[in-house]
Amino acid sequence: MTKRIAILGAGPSGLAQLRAFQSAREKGEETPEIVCFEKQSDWGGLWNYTWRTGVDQYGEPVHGSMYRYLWSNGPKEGLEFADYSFEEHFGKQIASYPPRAVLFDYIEGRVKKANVRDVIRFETVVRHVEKVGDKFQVTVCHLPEEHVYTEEFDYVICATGHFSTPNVPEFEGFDKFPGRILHAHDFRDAVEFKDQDILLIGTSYSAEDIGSQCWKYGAKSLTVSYRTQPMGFKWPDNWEEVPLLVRMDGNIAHFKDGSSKKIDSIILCTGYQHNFPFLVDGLCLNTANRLATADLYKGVVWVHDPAMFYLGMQDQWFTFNMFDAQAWWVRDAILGKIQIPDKATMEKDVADRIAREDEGKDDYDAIKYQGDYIKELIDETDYPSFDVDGACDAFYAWKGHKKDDIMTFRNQSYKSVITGTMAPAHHTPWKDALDDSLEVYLQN
Ligand code: FAD
Ligand code: NA7
Repeated sequence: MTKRIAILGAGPSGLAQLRAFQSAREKGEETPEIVCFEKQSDWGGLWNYTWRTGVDQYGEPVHGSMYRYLWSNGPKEGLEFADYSFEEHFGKQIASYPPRAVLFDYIEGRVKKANVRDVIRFETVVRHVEKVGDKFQVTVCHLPEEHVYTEEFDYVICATGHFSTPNVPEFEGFDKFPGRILHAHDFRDAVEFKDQDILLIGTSYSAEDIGSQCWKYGAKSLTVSYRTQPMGFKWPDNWEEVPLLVRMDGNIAHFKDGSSKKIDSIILCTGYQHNFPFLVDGLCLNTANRLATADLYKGVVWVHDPAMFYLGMQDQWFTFNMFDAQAWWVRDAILGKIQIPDKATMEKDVADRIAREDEGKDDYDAIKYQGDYIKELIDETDYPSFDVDGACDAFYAWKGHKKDDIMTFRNQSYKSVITGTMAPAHHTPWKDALDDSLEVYLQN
């Protein structure tokens, strides 16, 4: 009997898994039967933009957290696929910080070439996964017909992402605030906030980037409230960082240092939760958003049941190339080319990874840590070897460019570690480039 694999989700991680198996078939290897379940009507995960917020047309929580005018928040040279370069896809080298539509096109190009779309069941949400004997029972719903059915699998690979279920704290006075309060997950268009005084809570990527978008598209002022420490960039004149919000009094925000400010809209950039409502206890990952996740041997094998895998559950410096490294490794574990050790050994591996991450002092150590993790995985498979240290160097340079000027770092260019080519400078500085369409971006 052919073994069966269920891949949950067709975002960059799930697609990496489909491509990994296809590349083995291309080399003449036999692979198990694969079914990929995707609740949206198209692939690409977060990169598949939707205007919707809240629930979708079927009453399902909207997965998308991306917004209009989003440009890559790190250089593309840090995420390039080793088996499919930007130059191969676009027929030329392109600038280093592509907008969302350009990256979506790139992600899609590789899987179109691999011809893997027919194993994806779109508009099919995974509702329940449990283990009965040595088989997984996967219950899904084909949303347009409300058709619920269960199929049996030998392996489950969960690739449903972890930047979709918002973490939404409450502050005193929110219930009486006269303006709009939203989480970053529901932010779609900065133009809505033109001429407004905006309060952002949080100091990580979402706060930095959503604030920058609002600044670029004409917000009157940006006030960023921090819990632990400010981001500390050289912000424009109408941007300030203040301690944590204590309470709202009507439309007046009061902060921990006694200062206050009139506010029109509040955007909670307070992060996301790993959330797998379809997984029973015993299969369900429960971890903080960190580089060394809980309970995952090699960052991918569920230590409590090694027929269950997770992709992309780490906090992310590296993205697409890390998902590839994981997907190729998981493929070879399933194909029996890599042996998975006993539970005690797996648990020790997890503990060691956590300890090593905790030893890191700063973001530079964290980038190196994740780069070393990628190297460790790709050394054990036939994923095309590439200069991971060179990709780390691009991230180190990026950190420096942000420190120099947070509103111009996206004008910088880096060298591809896959093709060795330098990216061209973009034709328009990021702050003046209001049209983020693929056609306009590619005019270099
Ligand atoms: P996702 O992209 O989240 O895909 C998961 C897929 O699983 C989705 O298609 C979803 O519909 C599906 N799914 C979920 N639940 C179910 C279910 N129950 N049944 C069936 N299907 C389901 N990374 C970068 O490299 N550069 C960036 O500039 C960048 N910007 C980002 C900006 C934002 C606002 C966010 C939130 C993230 C950003 N990221 C960025 C990181 C992002 O996490 C990765 O790029 C990538 O999308 C992760 O891929 P994934 O496949 O693991 O998860
Ligand atoms: P992150 O990176 O998880 O950051 C969450 C931020 O929210 C962080 O600054 C936290 O502060 C802050 N936070 C969380 N809870 C609270 C409360 N209760 N009060 C105040 N501040 C809080 O999420 P992002 O959305 O920025 O980034 C996620 C991904 O999206 C990222 O990979 C990007 O590529 C895009 P802390 O520092 O813990 O005090």
